[in-house]
Amino acid sequence: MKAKNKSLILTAVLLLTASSAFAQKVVRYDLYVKDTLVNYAGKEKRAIAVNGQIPMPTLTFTEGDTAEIVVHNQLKEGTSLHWHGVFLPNKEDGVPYLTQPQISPGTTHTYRFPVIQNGTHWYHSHSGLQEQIGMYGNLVFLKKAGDKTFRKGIDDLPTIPIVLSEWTNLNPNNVHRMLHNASDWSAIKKGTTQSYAEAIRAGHFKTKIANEWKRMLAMDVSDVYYDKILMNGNASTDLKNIDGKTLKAGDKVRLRISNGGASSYFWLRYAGGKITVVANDGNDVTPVEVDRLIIAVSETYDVVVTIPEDGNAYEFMATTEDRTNSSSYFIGNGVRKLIAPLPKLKYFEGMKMMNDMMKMNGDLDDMGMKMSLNKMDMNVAMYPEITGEIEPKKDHSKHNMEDENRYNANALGKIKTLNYAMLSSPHNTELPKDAPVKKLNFTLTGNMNRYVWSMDNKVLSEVDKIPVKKGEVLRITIYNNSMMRHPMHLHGFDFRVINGKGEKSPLKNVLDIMPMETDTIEFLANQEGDWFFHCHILYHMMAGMDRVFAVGDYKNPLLPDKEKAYKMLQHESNMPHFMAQNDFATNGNDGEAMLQNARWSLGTEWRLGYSDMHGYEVETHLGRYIGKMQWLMPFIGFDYRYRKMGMDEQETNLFGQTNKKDTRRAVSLGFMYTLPMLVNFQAKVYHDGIVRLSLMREDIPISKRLRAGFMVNTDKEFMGDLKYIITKNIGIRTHYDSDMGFGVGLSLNY
Ligand SMILES: [Cu+2]
Repeated sequence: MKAKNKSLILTAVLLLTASSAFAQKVVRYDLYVKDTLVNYAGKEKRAIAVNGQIPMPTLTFTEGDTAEIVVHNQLKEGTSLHWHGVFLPNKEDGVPYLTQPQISPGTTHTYRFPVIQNGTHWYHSHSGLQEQIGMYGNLVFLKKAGDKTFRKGIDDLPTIPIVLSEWTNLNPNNVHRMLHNASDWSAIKKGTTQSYAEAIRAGHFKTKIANEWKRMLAMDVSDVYYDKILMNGNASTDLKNIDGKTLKAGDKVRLRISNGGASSYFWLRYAGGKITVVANDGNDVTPVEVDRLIIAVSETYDVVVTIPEDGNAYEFMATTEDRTNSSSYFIGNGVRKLIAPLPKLKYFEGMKMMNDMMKMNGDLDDMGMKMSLNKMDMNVAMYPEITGEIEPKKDHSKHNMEDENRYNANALGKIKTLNYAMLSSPHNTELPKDAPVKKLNFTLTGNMNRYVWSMDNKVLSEVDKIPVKKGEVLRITIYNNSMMRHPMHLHGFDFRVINGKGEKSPLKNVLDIMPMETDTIEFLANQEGDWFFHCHILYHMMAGMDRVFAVGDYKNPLLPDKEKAYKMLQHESNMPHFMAQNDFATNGNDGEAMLQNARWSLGTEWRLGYSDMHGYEVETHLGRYIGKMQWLMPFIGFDYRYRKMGMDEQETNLFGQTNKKDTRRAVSLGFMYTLPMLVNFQAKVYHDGIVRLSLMREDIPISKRLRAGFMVNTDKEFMGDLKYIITKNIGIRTHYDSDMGFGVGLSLNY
């Protein structure tokens, strides 16, 4: 007996040695990052390909391997790769200026880390906006043989990794700039301008007025218009076999789905029946069967679908949350079986809902509903498939049973949608009870009109890293007081989502938080380093909705001067953006140019007449936006104006102050304030004591492409204009100006 025990122990030791020897297995990939031209949507455009392909190649490792990924940067700019959802030493995390320098053009950088987890992950560039133009790819960590968590009937299914993405024919830098400049070109492309004419037609005139009274611009569930949606780089894919095995009736298929989109959420639906969710963010969950789920930016979901008995090719569709675009996999052989497209959103219902939630001071009011975990999707009001078609017929004489049936079929609750409260881990995920707990609260804040995204009303460039002791549990409560949802992502760790499942609370590394929701997450900070915590909507991240947790006192061999590097990171998340417009009209030229970042604005406006009598005028302001909503902007200014006046002519303002000079140079102090109805009030006092008050409003959306504006001031000047938008950069404008009279012209904007 004893001897047998001994030999058992010996075998165990041998096995351990063997498996740790096995763990030394290095799996190496070489990645060549290079500029390329693509044509996804009718135009040849610049993109970035890795090893000649978009998306980047799928990288597969087995838990226990050592990953060695050699990046050859053949671009003309710096690059980086971040391993999304992966536990690794901080210097391998791939965030330029936080965990490493940029990989310089023409150089090579090796990422090397032991793979100590399994699951569906993805990887992407963390440099600038490179992720938008091709730098995303599947990253799969397989369970090792004999893993105790191996699930028969799930982990042994035919499996395919799918990375979702979007494509825009616009340069992403331009997309970012246009977002900051409140350009509504995206809305025009999507047909979601929500103008006064459209509001009146939909019987929502009052809704529109209330919306503008509360100083809101028309909004959508997503900001960017995309030309194409891609799954593994294609708009449509036939999946007839996996690993050489032909798919047939009754087969179950596991899809490892990552959302590599820069800013799009996707609805996932399957024509062949229910979808079984088996993992999320690389962590197994107890299987849940649903009709559909939304995948937030940067989340991953593993789902299982079954090919129905007729064995045909059933559509698995990813539709953008705004429902303007989609992409599909057809799973199986035989006839294509389509799923009905999601009907168009009811935008004015959404506007009404926003009006109800929005307080006059710009805070959201949850009306005591205590929302969390995506359980109550406020946007349901906008979903015709659940709340019925646009307006229910009021004419009861035409009432018929068919309508009634349609409504019943779509009644709330008939469509089972996944939410975070439905996720639970198959394992105990509790954190050590004796670890000290550090509690943090964040409020997600934002300013739609200027596209400033922040936490606690501070952008990254305004805050230091948050110090955390190694071994502390961080318990973070996040409240979303902004009008958009934010997929908050933590680098380097999985966190538990406190969702009522107790010890089986699910593990995630991205949590989508809808407006007005409050959620709590917690994790053990047991890995030293500077870990990024940010909104994963690329354009929100680049606008400053980021924090850094500095765990322990990590010495990063790649970044000898961490302070200087952090300054660069802060700078990158608050880059100045430029806009300019000029109207070339029959009566003169007028326009403006502005350079702005999260807080500062430097702008110049001009009116240039063609004659001495009309003169010219240039006003320059340097101002700083105050408060979360940024309605107030104090400024200093300099005005220059010239106008040839008659012999005894003088200008008198409403206060009786006069000016007799042809040429006037004046320094001013003043402020701008946004009033209800989005009217800007400007007050200015010049160094010579002259005061000027003005009221102005630009871009009143009359119809889809028609905009109106006006200005009146105490110098007895006034202006009114109408502009028809032809393209992103060109419009036709007509205006009447008290100085320059009536004019028609071409309006160009950048
Ligand atoms: Cu965000």
